[in-house]
Amino acid sequence: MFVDSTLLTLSAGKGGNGVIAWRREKYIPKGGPTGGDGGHGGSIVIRADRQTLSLQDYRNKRIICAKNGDAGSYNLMQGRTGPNLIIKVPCGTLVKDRNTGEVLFDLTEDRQEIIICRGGKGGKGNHHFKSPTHQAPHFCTEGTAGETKEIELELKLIADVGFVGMPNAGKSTLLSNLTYARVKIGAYPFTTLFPNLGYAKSKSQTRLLLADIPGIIENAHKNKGLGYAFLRHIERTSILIFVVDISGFEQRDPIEDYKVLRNELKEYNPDMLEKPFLIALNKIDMDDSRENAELFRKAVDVAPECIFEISAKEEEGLSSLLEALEALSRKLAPPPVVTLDETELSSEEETEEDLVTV
Ligand SMILES: Nc1nc2c(ncn2[C@@H]2O[C@H](COP(=O)(O)OP(=O)(O)OP(=O)(O)O)[C@@H](O)[C@H]2O)c(=O)[nH]1
Ligand SMILES: [Mg+2]
Repeated sequence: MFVDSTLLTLSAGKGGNGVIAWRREKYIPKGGPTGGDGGHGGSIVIRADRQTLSLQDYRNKRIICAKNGDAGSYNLMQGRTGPNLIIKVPCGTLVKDRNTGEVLFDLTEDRQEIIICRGGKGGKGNHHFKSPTHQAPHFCTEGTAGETKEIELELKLIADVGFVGMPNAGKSTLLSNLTYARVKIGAYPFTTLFPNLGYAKSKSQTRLLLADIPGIIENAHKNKGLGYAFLRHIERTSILIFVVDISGFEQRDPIEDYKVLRNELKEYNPDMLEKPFLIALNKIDMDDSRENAELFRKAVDVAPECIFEISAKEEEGLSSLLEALEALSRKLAPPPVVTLDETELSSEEETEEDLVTV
């Protein structure tokens, strides 16, 4: 199941308490205070991860807590620091405050991370409080509580390529043949209810993540069909493919379909029409498809090299479509990945071994 939003309560670990202890050794009477400090509580870190494709892991989790720091001990021994807890989310996850709806962070790059809840500080042992006038302090401090936050994680996928098409146009068939993703295909509208993702089977180095979303129909922006909430998943893709059923089966008019799709995108967010796009005229194996394709090319104002006649089912024309996608994506290559907040983490001298992942 594809989960694209979830509510969580996060609670960082409490700092361990400091302790009261005394040096006890033969022939050393009144050895003085030796109570150690408590360890810091574990913080909670949210990290964007390219391998994670949905928020499914958190579907049944409501509360996530990091471990507490341990209390200090005798002989100035410090308590163990609670390990940080890493929540891995897909790239494109928005972290929102659950109560105000404010977007706190937008994690878009792989390995970008933020410390969402800081762990509590460890308490001080009694040796901290000794002074020339107070040589046997009988007190220590408690560790402080960790931060707690109520958040909502909302996913706006950042695939490289998004498929837009009417129900039954063959989007899922195209995805299943261009990638290794196993998706449901059916000869009825709205077979796909949730977005499907897959990496293109590419012979080159380019790694393209493709997103197939549910079908869009006329007036989807007025909540017809499945509505157009799913368009948010292709809002951030850099390339779109309009998948059009060119067979004209069931009295459909492919040119009209294409215009409706563009209009629905405009209603959702006019910027979507600014994205580079290709058109895949699908089901070219069927009768009348070639003639319809000729008419389509004449009717729309799109460069001929951006229109591909394919049969997703018979795997015809798919390699040239994929090559064109790769060439386009290389042209739009994003800047190198920058990991934010790395400095923040290293300043606390935390290492990868300290981190626990949920
Ligand atoms: N003849 C022919 N049939 C195809 C082709 N591509 C897909 N189909 C058929 O069209 C029907 C719909 O295919 P899907 O891939 O489920 O279409 P979809 O666009 O994902 O549909 P929704 O998920 O409902 O939006 C299935 O019966 C496919 O077998 C093609 O190239 N040629
Ligand atoms: Mg489908």
